[in-house]
Amino acid sequence: MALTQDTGTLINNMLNGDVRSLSRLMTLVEREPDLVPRIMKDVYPHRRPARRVGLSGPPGAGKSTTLGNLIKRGVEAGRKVGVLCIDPTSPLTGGAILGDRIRITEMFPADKVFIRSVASGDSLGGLAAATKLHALLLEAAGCDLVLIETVGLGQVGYDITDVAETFILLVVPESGDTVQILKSGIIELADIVVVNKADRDGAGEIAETLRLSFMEPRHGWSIPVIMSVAREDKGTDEIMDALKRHLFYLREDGRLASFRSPDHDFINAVSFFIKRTLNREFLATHPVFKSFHEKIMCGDMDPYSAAAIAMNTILGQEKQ
Ligand SMILES: Nc1nc2c(ncn2[C@@H]2O[C@H](COP(=O)(O)OP(=O)(O)OP(=O)(O)O)[C@@H](O)[C@H]2O)c(=O)[nH]1
Ligand SMILES: [Mg+2]
Repeated sequence: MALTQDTGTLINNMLNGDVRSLSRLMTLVEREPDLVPRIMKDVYPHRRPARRVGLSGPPGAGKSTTLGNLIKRGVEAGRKVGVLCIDPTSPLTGGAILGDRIRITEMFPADKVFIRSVASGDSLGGLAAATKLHALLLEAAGCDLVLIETVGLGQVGYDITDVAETFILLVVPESGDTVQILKSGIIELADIVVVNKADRDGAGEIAETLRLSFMEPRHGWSIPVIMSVAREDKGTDEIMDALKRHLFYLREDGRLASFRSPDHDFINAVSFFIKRTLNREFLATHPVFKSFHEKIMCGDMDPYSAAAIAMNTILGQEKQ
């Protein structure tokens, strides 16, 4: 297949700064999972872990505007910035993301900022898997700051903290009831909370309520609550400062080394291949799973006990 023969050339070109090759490789890892090992074999050794920051919040909260502000700071600091915009909710909003992409792309030089949108419809191996691979490609291509924007509050389709070292959650006065924000599971994941559109009524109250609820540090980190007016680039310096402090915290804590270690990617890689391999047909025909499959189908065993024993058998952990 011509695609396969091309990967070596694409990788070389990407390593030499060609953004079209980077783009092509991102599409390949998304759509041709069989090529992933071949690509990563040559890409992974070139990866230098970037500062990875995730940004999420409800639709229209100002994520892209905030992203633009952060990109600007990154470029000013001489960084090469990679941006992944992910919309797990609906492929229909792809248009909005594309609009953002064009806007942001026009604001910065192409060799300094690379932006890619990932729509759920495009990705065969799953959105989370594609995002992890994209982040690795960006790092190999020399990006030392990788920003990941996802839409959602509470319903983010995958764990952004698996891809980003620091997770910023954006809320706005219109997000509704603060209690609702606090109840949403995603707040548990936030490392930094930003109340954007602080030029609107109610922002101060929300920030205060959030601050009170974050009084207790989480694993030694006090979650900062920052007010911003992204449209006027207000609050960006405070966000940058919080990012710096969080990086320091992660480093001291040992989490940074753990996050950036190849064995973190190893777990991701193993689960990527397991997910790709597992399906009903595989379970019905695999030498070990087959007998368990028969037992659960005729009601002799429940699926959970069967899965536990089958896995122990395969992984060689059977209790004597
Ligand atoms: N009043 C006010 N408007 C803002 C602020 N920040 C962003 N906006 C406006 O809010 C609208 C949405 O901003 P975006 O940055 O596109 O928001 P988003 O969260 O990326 O939106 P989606 O990607 O569509 O979910 C735009 O019209 C912005 O100009 C702010 O601080 N105050
Ligand atoms: Mg946006």
